[in-house]
Formats: sequence, C-alpha cells, structure tokens
Amino acid sequence: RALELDLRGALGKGELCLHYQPLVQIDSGETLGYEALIRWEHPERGVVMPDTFIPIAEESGMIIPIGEWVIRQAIDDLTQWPDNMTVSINLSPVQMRSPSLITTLVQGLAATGVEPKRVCLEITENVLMQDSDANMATLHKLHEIGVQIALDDFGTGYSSLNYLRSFPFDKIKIDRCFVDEIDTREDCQAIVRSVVDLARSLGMTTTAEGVERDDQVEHLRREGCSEVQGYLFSKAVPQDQLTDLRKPVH
Ligand code: G
Ligand code: G
Ligand code: MN
Ligand code: NA
Repeated sequence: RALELDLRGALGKGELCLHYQPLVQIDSGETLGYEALIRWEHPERGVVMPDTFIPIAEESGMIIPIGEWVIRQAIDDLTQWPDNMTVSINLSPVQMRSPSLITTLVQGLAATGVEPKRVCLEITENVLMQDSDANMATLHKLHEIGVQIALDDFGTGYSSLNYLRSFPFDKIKIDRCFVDEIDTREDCQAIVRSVVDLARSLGMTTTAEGVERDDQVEHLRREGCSEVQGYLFSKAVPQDQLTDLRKPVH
C-alpha cells in the first residue's frame, strides 16, 4: 500500500527512468537497437525493479499514464540514436485496452518524425488470451501504424502455437528458460530449433533472451536464431552509458 501511494507521485517527481539493453545481430555482432526497461528510483528504497511495481501499476490503473510516459520517452531517446536503430517497448495487457494507446503512439511518432518501423512493441501471450477480439483489433491498428510487434517471453504461456496463427507478429522473443541450458541440454536445443523454424516459415524473426555465455551463442547460431540479447552483451543501462551510439564512420 505504501508503495502504491509513492508510485502515484513517482511520475510527476521524475523518479521513473528507462534503462536500455542491446539487441544484437547474431552474425555481425552489431547492435540493432535497444529494449527499454523501466526503473523506479525511489527516494528511500533505492532502485525498485518493474517486477515489483508494474503489477501495482496495473492493478491501480497507473500503468496507463506510466505506459504513455514510457512510449514518449523511448521514442524521444530513439531520436538520439543512429537512424538504423530500433527501440523495443514492453506493453502491459492493461494498456492494450486503453483508447489512448494509439493516440500516444501516433503523436509520439509525429512529434519526432521517427519512422514507425523503428519502434517495436513487445506483448506477451496473455494479451491474446484476455478479451481476445478487442485486443486483436488493437494489434491490427498498431500494425497499420507501421510499428513492429514482437511476441515476448514466448513459450511460457499456454496455447502458444494457436496464437501464432491469429496475428502476423514480426518477431518472436524466445524466453530465457529455453536459452539458459541450450549449451548443455538437447531438449532445449530441440525446442529452440522448432521455434526458429516455425518463426521462419511464418515470416517472423527470432530473438533469444537471457544470453549469458558464448557457448549459448554458438548453439543459437547453429539453430538459426537471428538476434540475441542478454548479460553477455550488456545488462540494461541508462541511455548515457550506451556505448554503441557512436555514429557509423563513413
Ligand atoms: O529488467 P527487468 O527486471 O527490467 O524487467 C522485468 C519485467 O518487467 C520484464 O517482464 C519486462 O517486460 C517488464 N517491464 C520492463 N519495463 C517495462 C515497461 O516499461 N512496461 C511494462 N509494462 N513492463 C515492463
Ligand atoms: O519479460 P522481458 O523479456 O521483457 O524481461 C526482460 C528481463 O530479463 C529483465 O528483467 C532483464 O533485466 C532480464 N534479463 C535480461 N538479460 C538477462 C540475462 O542475460 N540473464 C537474466 N537472468 N536475466 C536477463
Ligand atoms: Mn521484453
Ligand atoms: Na521476454
């Protein structure tokens, strides 16, 4: 409860901030863009992680203004990065039901002139499970705007395969539970191989999450995964600590 009260003031006091974790192309090692991961710099508790406060924000409805702030901030930050880079933004299922989601996104893009395809929205399977028709309509509207849509934490929910049929995702993010032991366990290798093949036949790319070791990268490359993300490359850091933001040398 105390945390909920504090969270009500956090946005106005500028206590929320975005950290960024790179998404790396597996073959070139090039940074393709960054995923925005929210942090709360609480004046007494120190840094509060999203797993702690996003559920509170969702239950209280505060996720709507917080989520809109995330969209605006992430697109603003993107304008500082090289033109070919993307930003990935996590969406709560609650935001999918908000009429202001589309307008916030459209206004953010218009105000900055950012190309829509440089923004990737990450949604989880529960978005497709809850209130399916309305959420599906929202997903199609988002796609019409031209942003990319990724299915996050893939493989952790139910009926995953059925959902892949229902919407043309641009990308599947393979949950780190399959990546953790891919260098030692054949069952993980087989699952990742199947997801990569499936994604490819559906015209989607794949990002492996939670990559911490070189051996995992070798296996992911062998299975045909196109992008990797994880502590091996970098944890999420504030924008001023991103080291790949130098403009390419001509
Ligand atoms: O580093 P990590 O602890 O940052 O993130 C934990 C969880 O919080 C992940 O599931 C991530 O998707 C979620 N998360 C991080 N940032 C945001 C955000 O801006 N909005 C929403 N809805 N979820 C986020
Ligand atoms: O659900 P989502 O994929 O958006 O959440 C990303 C979460 O994964 C964040 O909490 C982020 O800090 C965490 N994360 C990112 N890279 C790694 C990693 O290499 N290992 C582990 N254990 N967690 C990671
Ligand atoms: Mn994510
Ligand atoms: Na994920």
